[in-house]
Amino acid sequence: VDLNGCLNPEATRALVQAVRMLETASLDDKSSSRVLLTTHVNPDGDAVGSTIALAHALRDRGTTVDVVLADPPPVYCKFLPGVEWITPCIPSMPPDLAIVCDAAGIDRIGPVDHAVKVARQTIEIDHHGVARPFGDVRVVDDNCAATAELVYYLLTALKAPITPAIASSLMMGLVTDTGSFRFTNTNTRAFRLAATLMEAGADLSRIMDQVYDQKTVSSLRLLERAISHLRIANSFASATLSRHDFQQTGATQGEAEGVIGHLRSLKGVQVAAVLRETGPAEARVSLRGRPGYNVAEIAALMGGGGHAAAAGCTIYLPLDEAERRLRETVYKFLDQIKKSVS
Ligand SMILES: [Mn+2]
Repeated sequence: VDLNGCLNPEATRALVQAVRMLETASLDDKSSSRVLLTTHVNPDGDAVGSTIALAHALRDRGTTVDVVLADPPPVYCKFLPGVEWITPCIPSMPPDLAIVCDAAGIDRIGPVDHAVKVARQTIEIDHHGVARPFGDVRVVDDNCAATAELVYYLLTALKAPITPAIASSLMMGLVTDTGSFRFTNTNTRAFRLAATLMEAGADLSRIMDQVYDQKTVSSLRLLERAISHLRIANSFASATLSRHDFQQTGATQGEAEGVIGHLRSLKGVQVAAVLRETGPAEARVSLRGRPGYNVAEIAALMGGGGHAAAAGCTIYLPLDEAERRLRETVYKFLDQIKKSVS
């Protein structure tokens, strides 16, 4: 495998092992050899794109795959060919091989963890910085802009043809995880990969249209609610969305996804958070930070995880208390950054 030093040495070694495992999977008696593909709960474009791209490539090689996700894909992914293979149903037979994409821990894949735990072998493909290892083989490199990038290297090493369907799936991951090449994880490799995927037939205009230009009125009404609950202090912007807000606007939890970007884009704001009430004493928190403000550290303090620029956690408190607790944590975090700078 010649990756021109794209990956760290450990990930490169793991990639070679993963290729061997996948080659064996397609050589074995095809009717009995099954590969299970999965990713994290509340999957995003990278999670779905990476998983679907792998599913296409393995099916094209004649391997039987089960694409099992705890939650349905986001609406903007539904046009991707192959998304119809996604099911929440765990197959009755334990898989010979499980491949888990874009998940920093086995606790991130929901009830699908049962199927992964009984698999003969597990491959982990991920680009999260702080991870809780679980795979037999770990193709993990946090210098990759998206898990889709790692999947691309794996498919190239497998000499799998990059079909237009695979190219679009991988492009979906790359575009969404880089915020359309705006986030700090956007590097020269990300642009090279984008060019390669365009050559392979990725439908970029369709992806952009689906991700950015298919907003619902209910999501806009939800944004209105979030703005009415907006609090800004000490360069931290936060907004809460109660279950009442969702009921009144008719918006789904997924439609809250765009809100955080508006908060993060505010002048003078370094850290942004949206808290969604998901239970009487449960709030899901999305965090975004500008360069120099690693929100994965804030999330980790609250039992969550993620990337420097985008992370999340769940706080088991009523919504208002959760916000108060989060503010305390964020202020301490911001104070520490101020001290380290001065
Ligand atoms: Mn990702």
